[in-house]
Amino acid sequence: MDNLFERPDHAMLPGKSSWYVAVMGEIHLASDKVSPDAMAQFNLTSYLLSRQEIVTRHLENALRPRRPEILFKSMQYSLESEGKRLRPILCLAGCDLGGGDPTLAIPTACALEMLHTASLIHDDLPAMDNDDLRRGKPANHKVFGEGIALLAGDALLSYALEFILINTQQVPADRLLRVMHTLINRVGISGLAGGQAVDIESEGREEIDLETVEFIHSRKTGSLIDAAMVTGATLAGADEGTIARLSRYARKVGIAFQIVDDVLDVVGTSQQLGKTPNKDERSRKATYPRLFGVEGSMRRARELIDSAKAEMEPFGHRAIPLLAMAEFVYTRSA
Ligand code: GRG
Repeated sequence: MDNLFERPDHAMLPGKSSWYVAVMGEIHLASDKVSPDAMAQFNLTSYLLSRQEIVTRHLENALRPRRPEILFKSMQYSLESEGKRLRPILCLAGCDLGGGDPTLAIPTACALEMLHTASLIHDDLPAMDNDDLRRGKPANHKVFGEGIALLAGDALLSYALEFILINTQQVPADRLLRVMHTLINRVGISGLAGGQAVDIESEGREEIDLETVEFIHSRKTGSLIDAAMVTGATLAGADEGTIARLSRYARKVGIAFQIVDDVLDVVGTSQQLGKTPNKDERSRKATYPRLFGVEGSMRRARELIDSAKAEMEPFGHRAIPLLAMAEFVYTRSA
Protein backbone atom coordinates (compact mmCIF):
# COMPACT_ATOMS: atom_id res chain seq x y z
CA MET A 1 0.00 0.00 0.00
CA ASP A 2 1.18 3.55 -0.73
CA ASN A 3 2.64 5.55 2.03
CA LEU A 4 -0.20 8.05 2.36
CA PHE A 5 1.69 10.66 4.25
CA GLU A 6 4.99 11.74 2.89
CA ARG A 7 7.42 13.52 5.16
CA PRO A 8 7.01 17.26 4.56
CA ASP A 9 9.96 19.33 3.45
CA HIS A 10 11.22 20.83 6.68
CA ALA A 11 13.72 22.97 4.83
CA MET A 12 10.90 25.43 4.12
CA LEU A 13 11.13 26.76 7.64
CA PRO A 14 14.05 29.10 8.18
CA GLY A 15 16.49 28.21 10.94
CA LYS A 16 16.26 30.05 14.20
CA SER A 17 18.82 32.78 13.55
CA SER A 18 17.33 33.84 10.22
CA TRP A 19 13.90 33.50 11.82
CA TYR A 20 14.75 36.19 14.32
CA VAL A 21 16.52 38.45 11.85
CA ALA A 22 13.73 38.20 9.27
CA VAL A 23 10.84 38.65 11.62
CA MET A 24 12.14 40.45 14.65
CA GLY A 25 14.42 42.86 12.79
CA GLU A 26 16.62 44.65 15.24
CA ILE A 27 14.69 43.40 18.24
CA HIS A 28 16.81 40.90 20.12
CA LEU A 29 16.65 38.47 22.96
CA ALA A 30 17.32 40.59 26.05
CA SER A 31 14.68 39.90 28.68
CA ASP A 32 14.20 43.53 29.69
CA LYS A 33 10.82 45.29 29.74
CA VAL A 34 9.18 45.61 26.34
CA SER A 35 8.89 49.26 25.30
CA PRO A 36 6.00 50.60 23.16
CA ASP A 37 8.66 51.37 20.53
CA ALA A 38 9.75 47.75 20.38
CA MET A 39 6.12 46.67 20.02
CA ALA A 40 5.55 49.22 17.25
CA GLN A 41 8.58 47.89 15.34
CA PHE A 42 7.17 44.38 15.32
CA ASN A 43 5.21 43.61 12.16
CA LEU A 44 2.50 41.19 13.26
CA THR A 45 0.94 40.93 9.82
CA SER A 46 4.11 39.71 8.17
CA TYR A 47 4.82 37.42 11.15
CA LEU A 48 1.39 35.80 10.82
CA LEU A 49 1.46 35.62 7.03
CA SER A 50 4.89 34.02 6.89
CA ARG A 51 3.88 31.33 9.37
CA GLN A 52 0.47 30.78 7.78
CA GLU A 53 2.28 30.11 4.53
CA ILE A 54 4.69 27.63 6.12
CA VAL A 55 1.89 25.75 7.87
CA THR A 56 -0.39 25.72 4.83
CA ARG A 57 2.40 24.40 2.60
CA HIS A 58 3.11 21.59 5.05
CA LEU A 59 -0.58 20.79 5.32
CA GLU A 60 -0.81 20.54 1.53
CA ASN A 61 1.95 17.92 1.65
CA ALA A 62 0.47 16.14 4.63
CA LEU A 63 -2.36 14.38 2.83
CA ARG A 64 -1.73 12.07 -0.11
CA PRO A 65 -4.55 10.67 -2.25
CA ARG A 66 -5.66 7.18 -1.29
CA ARG A 67 -8.82 5.12 -1.22
CA PRO A 68 -11.55 5.79 -0.41
CA GLU A 69 -11.16 8.88 -2.54
CA ILE A 70 -14.29 10.58 -1.23
CA LEU A 71 -12.98 10.46 2.33
CA PHE A 72 -9.58 11.79 1.26
CA LYS A 73 -11.25 14.61 -0.70
CA SER A 74 -13.49 15.50 2.21
CA MET A 75 -10.50 15.69 4.60
CA GLN A 76 -8.52 17.74 2.10
CA TYR A 77 -11.45 20.09 1.38
CA SER A 78 -11.63 21.28 4.97
CA LEU A 79 -7.95 21.06 5.90
CA GLU A 80 -6.85 23.16 2.95
CA SER A 81 -9.61 25.75 3.19
CA GLU A 82 -8.56 29.18 4.34
CA GLY A 83 -8.17 29.49 8.09
CA LYS A 84 -6.06 31.76 10.25
CA ARG A 85 -3.82 28.83 11.35
CA LEU A 86 -3.70 30.42 14.77
CA ARG A 87 -3.14 27.22 16.77
CA PRO A 88 -0.16 26.04 14.67
CA ILE A 89 1.35 29.52 14.82
CA LEU A 90 1.02 29.54 18.61
CA CYS A 91 2.67 26.12 18.77
CA LEU A 92 5.67 27.36 16.75
CA ALA A 93 5.84 30.46 18.96
CA GLY A 94 5.67 28.30 22.11
CA CYS A 95 8.57 26.20 20.85
CA ASP A 96 10.54 29.31 19.99
CA LEU A 97 9.92 30.94 23.37
CA GLY A 98 10.75 27.66 25.10
CA GLY A 99 14.21 27.85 23.51
CA GLY A 100 13.71 25.27 20.77
CA ASP A 101 14.11 25.35 17.01
CA PRO A 102 10.51 25.86 15.74
CA THR A 103 11.23 23.39 12.90
CA LEU A 104 10.89 20.61 15.48
CA ALA A 105 7.32 21.65 16.11
CA ILE A 106 6.04 21.69 12.52
CA PRO A 107 4.43 18.21 12.61
CA THR A 108 2.69 19.05 15.90
CA ALA A 109 1.64 22.44 14.54
CA CYS A 110 0.07 20.70 11.51
CA ALA A 111 -1.59 18.15 13.80
CA LEU A 112 -3.17 20.95 15.82
CA GLU A 113 -4.71 22.33 12.64
CA MET A 114 -6.00 18.83 11.76
CA LEU A 115 -7.62 18.51 15.20
CA HIS A 116 -9.10 21.99 14.94
CA THR A 117 -10.41 21.25 11.43
CA ALA A 118 -11.94 17.97 12.63
CA SER A 119 -13.77 19.88 15.34
CA LEU A 120 -15.04 22.48 12.84
CA ILE A 121 -16.39 19.76 10.51
CA HIS A 122 -18.23 18.09 13.38
CA ASP A 123 -19.38 21.41 14.79
CA ASP A 124 -21.10 22.34 11.53
CA LEU A 125 -23.14 19.12 11.35
CA PRO A 126 -26.93 19.40 11.78
CA ALA A 127 -26.69 17.43 15.04
CA MET A 128 -24.31 20.08 16.43
CA ASP A 129 -24.21 23.75 15.46
CA ASN A 130 -25.88 23.14 12.11
CA ASP A 131 -24.11 25.64 9.84
CA ASP A 132 -24.03 25.54 6.04
CA LEU A 133 -21.05 27.83 5.71
CA ARG A 134 -17.48 27.57 7.01
CA ARG A 135 -14.40 29.57 6.09
CA GLY A 136 -16.42 31.25 3.35
CA LYS A 137 -17.30 27.94 1.65
CA PRO A 138 -20.11 25.40 1.97
CA ALA A 139 -19.62 23.34 5.14
CA ASN A 140 -18.07 19.89 4.64
CA HIS A 141 -21.37 18.01 5.02
CA LYS A 142 -23.05 20.27 2.42
CA VAL A 143 -20.50 19.04 -0.14
CA PHE A 144 -19.84 15.44 0.93
CA GLY A 145 -22.92 14.50 2.96
CA GLU A 146 -23.25 14.04 6.70
CA GLY A 147 -21.86 10.52 6.90
CA ILE A 148 -18.64 11.33 5.06
CA ALA A 149 -18.22 14.61 6.96
CA LEU A 150 -18.47 12.73 10.24
CA LEU A 151 -15.85 10.25 9.04
CA ALA A 152 -13.56 13.01 7.70
CA GLY A 153 -13.54 14.51 11.20
CA ASP A 154 -12.79 11.10 12.73
CA ALA A 155 -10.04 10.38 10.21
CA LEU A 156 -8.41 13.80 10.72
CA LEU A 157 -8.53 13.29 14.47
CA SER A 158 -6.65 10.00 14.35
CA TYR A 159 -4.33 11.04 11.55
CA ALA A 160 -3.26 14.15 13.48
CA LEU A 161 -1.72 11.93 16.14
CA GLU A 162 -0.19 9.51 13.63
CA PHE A 163 1.25 12.46 11.72
CA ILE A 164 3.21 13.60 14.77
CA LEU A 165 4.62 10.12 15.35
CA ILE A 166 5.62 9.65 11.71
CA ASN A 167 7.15 13.06 11.16
CA THR A 168 8.67 14.41 14.36
CA GLN A 169 12.44 14.24 14.34
CA GLN A 170 15.11 14.82 16.95
CA VAL A 171 12.73 15.00 19.88
CA PRO A 172 13.28 12.61 22.83
CA ALA A 173 10.54 10.00 23.28
CA ASP A 174 9.47 11.27 26.72
CA ARG A 175 8.73 14.74 25.30
CA LEU A 176 6.82 13.23 22.42
CA LEU A 177 4.78 11.10 24.80
CA ARG A 178 3.86 14.20 26.79
CA VAL A 179 2.86 16.01 23.58
CA MET A 180 0.61 13.08 22.64
CA HIS A 181 -0.94 13.01 26.10
CA THR A 182 -1.60 16.76 26.05
CA LEU A 183 -3.36 16.55 22.69
CA ILE A 184 -5.39 13.44 23.54
CA ASN A 185 -6.47 15.07 26.79
CA ARG A 186 -7.45 18.41 25.21
CA VAL A 187 -9.75 16.92 22.56
CA GLY A 188 -11.61 14.51 24.86
CA ILE A 189 -14.01 14.82 27.77
CA SER A 190 -11.71 17.31 29.54
CA GLY A 191 -11.46 19.45 26.42
CA LEU A 192 -13.29 19.97 23.13
CA ALA A 193 -15.80 17.12 23.45
CA GLY A 194 -16.64 18.03 27.06
CA GLY A 195 -17.08 21.73 26.23
CA GLN A 196 -19.24 20.93 23.23
CA ALA A 197 -21.42 18.57 25.28
CA VAL A 198 -22.22 21.29 27.82
CA ASP A 199 -22.75 23.75 24.95
CA ILE A 200 -25.39 21.42 23.47
CA GLU A 201 -26.93 20.75 26.87
CA SER A 202 -27.24 24.48 27.63
CA GLU A 203 -28.79 25.42 24.27
CA GLY A 204 -32.28 26.88 24.55
CA ARG A 205 -32.07 27.28 28.34
CA GLU A 206 -33.41 30.58 29.60
CA GLU A 207 -31.25 30.52 32.75
CA ILE A 208 -27.52 30.57 32.10
CA ASP A 209 -24.70 31.42 34.50
CA LEU A 210 -21.10 32.54 34.21
CA GLU A 211 -19.72 29.25 35.53
CA THR A 212 -21.40 27.32 32.70
CA VAL A 213 -20.34 29.81 30.03
CA GLU A 214 -16.73 29.68 31.24
CA PHE A 215 -16.83 25.88 31.41
CA ILE A 216 -17.86 25.80 27.75
CA HIS A 217 -15.42 28.48 26.56
CA SER A 218 -12.40 27.14 28.41
CA ARG A 219 -12.87 23.64 27.03
CA LYS A 220 -14.39 24.18 23.59
CA THR A 221 -11.86 26.84 22.59
CA GLY A 222 -9.31 27.30 25.40
CA SER A 223 -8.19 23.66 25.41
CA LEU A 224 -6.68 23.58 21.95
CA ILE A 225 -5.05 26.99 22.32
CA ASP A 226 -3.55 25.74 25.57
CA ALA A 227 -2.45 22.53 23.82
CA ALA A 228 -0.69 24.62 21.17
CA MET A 229 1.43 26.53 23.69
CA VAL A 230 2.11 23.55 25.94
CA THR A 231 3.12 21.20 23.14
CA GLY A 232 5.35 23.82 21.49
CA ALA A 233 7.19 24.48 24.75
CA THR A 234 7.35 20.76 25.61
CA LEU A 235 8.97 19.94 22.26
CA ALA A 236 11.54 22.64 22.99
CA GLY A 237 12.36 21.02 26.34
CA ALA A 238 11.28 24.15 28.25
CA ASP A 239 11.32 24.02 32.06
CA GLU A 240 8.09 23.39 34.00
CA GLY A 241 7.79 27.05 35.08
CA THR A 242 7.87 28.23 31.47
CA ILE A 243 5.34 25.60 30.36
CA ALA A 244 2.98 26.55 33.21
CA ARG A 245 3.29 30.25 32.40
CA LEU A 246 2.59 29.67 28.69
CA SER A 247 -0.39 27.53 29.66
CA ARG A 248 -1.81 30.33 31.83
CA TYR A 249 -1.30 32.80 28.97
CA ALA A 250 -3.08 30.39 26.60
CA ARG A 251 -6.02 29.71 28.91
CA LYS A 252 -6.71 33.44 29.24
CA VAL A 253 -6.23 34.14 25.53
CA GLY A 254 -8.45 31.12 24.76
CA ILE A 255 -11.42 32.41 26.74
CA ALA A 256 -10.93 35.91 25.30
CA PHE A 257 -10.83 34.37 21.80
CA GLN A 258 -14.23 32.72 22.32
CA ILE A 259 -15.71 35.89 23.86
CA VAL A 260 -14.65 37.86 20.77
CA ASP A 261 -16.02 35.04 18.59
CA ASP A 262 -19.40 35.32 20.33
CA VAL A 263 -19.35 39.12 20.00
CA LEU A 264 -18.54 38.80 16.28
CA ASP A 265 -21.50 36.45 15.96
CA VAL A 266 -23.66 39.37 17.18
CA VAL A 267 -22.05 42.25 15.28
CA GLY A 268 -20.34 40.59 12.27
CA THR A 269 -21.53 39.84 8.76
CA SER A 270 -21.53 36.55 6.91
CA GLN A 271 -19.00 37.89 4.41
CA GLN A 272 -16.67 39.04 7.16
CA LEU A 273 -16.93 35.85 9.22
CA GLY A 274 -17.19 33.23 6.46
CA LYS A 275 -20.01 31.60 8.48
CA THR A 276 -23.59 32.43 9.38
CA PRO A 277 -23.85 35.28 11.92
CA ASN A 278 -26.46 35.69 14.66
CA LYS A 279 -26.81 31.97 15.19
CA ASP A 280 -26.09 32.02 18.93
CA GLU A 281 -29.08 34.17 19.78
CA ARG A 282 -31.38 32.18 17.51
CA SER A 283 -30.36 28.94 19.24
CA ARG A 284 -30.33 30.62 22.68
CA LYS A 285 -26.70 29.59 23.18
CA ALA A 286 -24.87 30.09 26.48
CA THR A 287 -22.57 32.98 25.54
CA TYR A 288 -20.90 35.99 27.14
CA PRO A 289 -22.95 38.56 25.15
CA ARG A 290 -26.13 36.96 26.50
CA LEU A 291 -24.86 37.44 30.04
CA PHE A 292 -23.09 40.79 29.76
CA GLY A 293 -23.99 42.36 26.40
CA VAL A 294 -21.42 43.30 23.75
CA GLU A 295 -19.66 46.03 25.76
CA GLY A 296 -19.52 44.04 28.97
CA SER A 297 -18.16 41.05 27.06
CA MET A 298 -15.43 43.12 25.41
CA ARG A 299 -14.49 44.55 28.83
CA ARG A 300 -14.02 41.00 30.13
CA ALA A 301 -12.00 40.08 27.01
CA ARG A 302 -9.78 43.14 27.62
CA GLU A 303 -9.12 42.07 31.23
CA LEU A 304 -8.20 38.57 30.13
CA ILE A 305 -5.86 39.80 27.39
CA ASP A 306 -4.10 42.18 29.79
CA SER A 307 -3.72 39.41 32.31
CA ALA A 308 -2.38 37.03 29.63
CA LYS A 309 0.15 39.66 28.58
CA ALA A 310 1.25 40.15 32.19
CA GLU A 311 2.16 36.44 32.27
CA MET A 312 4.75 37.16 29.59
CA GLU A 313 6.69 39.78 31.58
CA PRO A 314 9.57 37.51 32.65
CA PHE A 315 10.33 36.74 28.99
CA GLY A 316 10.99 40.36 28.00
CA HIS A 317 11.51 40.94 24.28
CA ARG A 318 11.31 37.26 23.46
CA ALA A 319 7.57 37.46 24.15
CA ILE A 320 6.86 40.19 21.60
CA PRO A 321 5.11 37.86 19.10
CA LEU A 322 2.89 36.43 21.85
CA LEU A 323 2.08 39.91 23.17
CA ALA A 324 1.12 41.03 19.67
CA MET A 325 -0.93 37.88 19.06
CA ALA A 326 -2.86 38.43 22.30
CA GLU A 327 -3.79 41.93 21.05
CA PHE A 328 -4.77 40.45 17.70
CA VAL A 329 -7.21 38.09 19.44
CA TYR A 330 -8.89 41.14 20.99
CA THR A 331 -8.97 43.35 17.87
CA ARG A 332 -9.69 40.71 15.19
CA SER A 333 -12.74 41.19 13.00
CA ALA A 334 -12.94 37.68 11.50
C1 GRG B 1 -13.82 15.97 16.65
C2 GRG B 1 -11.91 17.01 17.92
C3 GRG B 1 -13.37 16.83 17.76
C4 GRG B 1 -14.23 17.46 18.60
C5 GRG B 1 -15.69 17.22 18.69
C6 GRG B 1 -17.53 19.48 17.66
C7 GRG B 1 -16.66 19.52 18.86
C8 GRG B 1 -16.35 18.27 19.59
C9 GRG B 1 -16.16 20.66 19.31
C10 GRG B 1 -16.36 21.96 18.67
C11 GRG B 1 -15.34 22.92 19.11
C12 GRG B 1 -15.44 24.22 18.37
C13 GRG B 1 -15.81 24.26 16.95
C14 GRG B 1 -15.14 25.34 19.04
C15 GRG B 1 -15.15 26.68 18.42
C16 GRG B 1 -13.76 27.20 18.40
C17 GRG B 1 -13.60 28.40 17.52
C18 GRG B 1 -13.69 29.73 18.14
C19 GRG B 1 -13.41 28.22 16.22
C20 GRG B 1 -13.06 29.28 15.27
O1 GRG B 1 -11.64 29.30 15.25
P1 GRG B 1 -10.84 30.24 14.25
O2 GRG B 1 -11.45 31.61 14.27
O3 GRG B 1 -11.15 29.55 12.87
O4 GRG B 1 -9.40 30.14 14.59
P2 GRG B 1 -10.27 29.47 11.54
O5 GRG B 1 -11.26 29.17 10.48
O6 GRG B 1 -9.57 30.78 11.34
O7 GRG B 1 -9.31 28.34 11.76
